[in-house]
Amino acid sequence: MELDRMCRLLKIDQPLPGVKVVKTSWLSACIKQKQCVDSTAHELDLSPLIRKRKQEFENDSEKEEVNNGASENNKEHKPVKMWHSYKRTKVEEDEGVDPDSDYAPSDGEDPETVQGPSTSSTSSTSPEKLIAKGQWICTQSSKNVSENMNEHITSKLEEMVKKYQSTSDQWRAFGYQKAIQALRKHSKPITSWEEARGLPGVGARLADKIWEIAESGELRKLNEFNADEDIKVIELFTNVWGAGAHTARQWFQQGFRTLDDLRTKAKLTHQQKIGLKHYDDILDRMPRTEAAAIEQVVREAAEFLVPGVIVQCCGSYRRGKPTCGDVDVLVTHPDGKSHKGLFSKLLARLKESGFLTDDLVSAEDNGSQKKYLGVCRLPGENQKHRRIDIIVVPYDEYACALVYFTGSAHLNRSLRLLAKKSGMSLSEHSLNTGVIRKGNEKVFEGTPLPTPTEESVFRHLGVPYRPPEERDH
Ligand code: DCP
Ligand code: CA
Repeated sequence: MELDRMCRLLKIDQPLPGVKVVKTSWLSACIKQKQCVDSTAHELDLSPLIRKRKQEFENDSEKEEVNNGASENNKEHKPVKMWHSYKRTKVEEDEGVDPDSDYAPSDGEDPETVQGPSTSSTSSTSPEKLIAKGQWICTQSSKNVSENMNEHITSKLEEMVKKYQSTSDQWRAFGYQKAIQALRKHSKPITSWEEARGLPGVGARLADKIWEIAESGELRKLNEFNADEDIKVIELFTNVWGAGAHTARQWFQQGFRTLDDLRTKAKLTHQQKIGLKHYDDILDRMPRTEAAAIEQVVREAAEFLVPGVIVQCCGSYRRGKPTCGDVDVLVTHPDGKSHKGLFSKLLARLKESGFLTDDLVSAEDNGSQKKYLGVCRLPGENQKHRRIDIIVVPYDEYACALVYFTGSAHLNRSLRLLAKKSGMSLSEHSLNTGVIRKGNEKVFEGTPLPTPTEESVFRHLGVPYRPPEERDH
């Protein structure tokens, strides 16, 4: 049977994670032998279909960016296997439906936008020409993004995305996200089913859902999900740092229903133990004043070790958000050499003082950059435990690292795609020019451009410079 046809018959969009599909010969064999026989020899190979869906997914994303200037809007959706894969709940490998799962890590390209056919034909296009041709997220200030006239609808659809993500239904989650983007850009509230159906990426079934919310303010499917105790448990488990949808489901299948069950009965990794120990604190977003105080503790320790060091809190803090999920601290030294050896000394000092309380990833090497992921707590009574990343980089990589760790993730994807289409390559290390690609593969890495400042990175890409507060896409 054609795999596409199988999906149509089963009324599913893609093979279900962890579900094997067998030929009827398996059933015959079982009946013949009067027992449940091993299915291996009878299983259908679903990998071509998974690959095909993945390709459709990538093509969709790329089209979306070029045509509409919009791509993924929800960073949590992307289980990207780069070194930032060590984000909350994304440590473990999820199964084959993960659209990014088999891309090589940390070359700085967004797997979402890496496309199949050779891009060498586009490599000579200047970024200016590309920008003139389409709308690019990275050329716009996030402050100019118009008000969402369909917030009442998108908020419910966002909840659906979370449900589908926690049940590993990435494709459905992706479909909902595309609809959310279209609704956000729609200049007026939806007033009919036809209007919803006319939005890019919205089919009849999604239009039903949108119209149901527009008319009644409710979505039955979401209410069903919310009332579903099993899904609640899986969501609870997915929020353990170091556990993803796959582990959450396994724990559920093993009969666990509460965090205490996990604490007492489940086999946990070191990271999951820490995740459980600080479950509520890690989920809680901190006020930006607290992120500033955390940055200051790191700055004082680093300055004590190497005077003149630069310590900069990036991420949502630098973009001026009122609350932060974690603290991303970037450390470098302007003399270009004193950052060497600082990483371990800094961590030792911060541990000694009791500031760093738990390690999640003690040291991750990424080329010449080093990254620590852990948990910290400010001195004093009633302080919560907070997630902290400390990244030490050489000064000549500082500007690219600053752009990368300031984000947003959405802006980064747009910048990387623009770089790629212009024959360049942007990563947290450098902006390279003259990159040669054959399909997804880089056959020549290109040459790093001089990037002494963030402004220079934007300038090389032909993108107007935006201060961090205008990068909150
Ligand atoms: N980043 C990225 N792609 C990802 C994850 C992260 O480009 N998939 C970059 C951009 C982010 C930065 O790293 O802004 C920090 O990542 P965080 O997950 O800490 O995101 P934020 O700081 O933006 O948000 P939060 O307040 O939730 O921590
Ligand atoms: Ca952050």
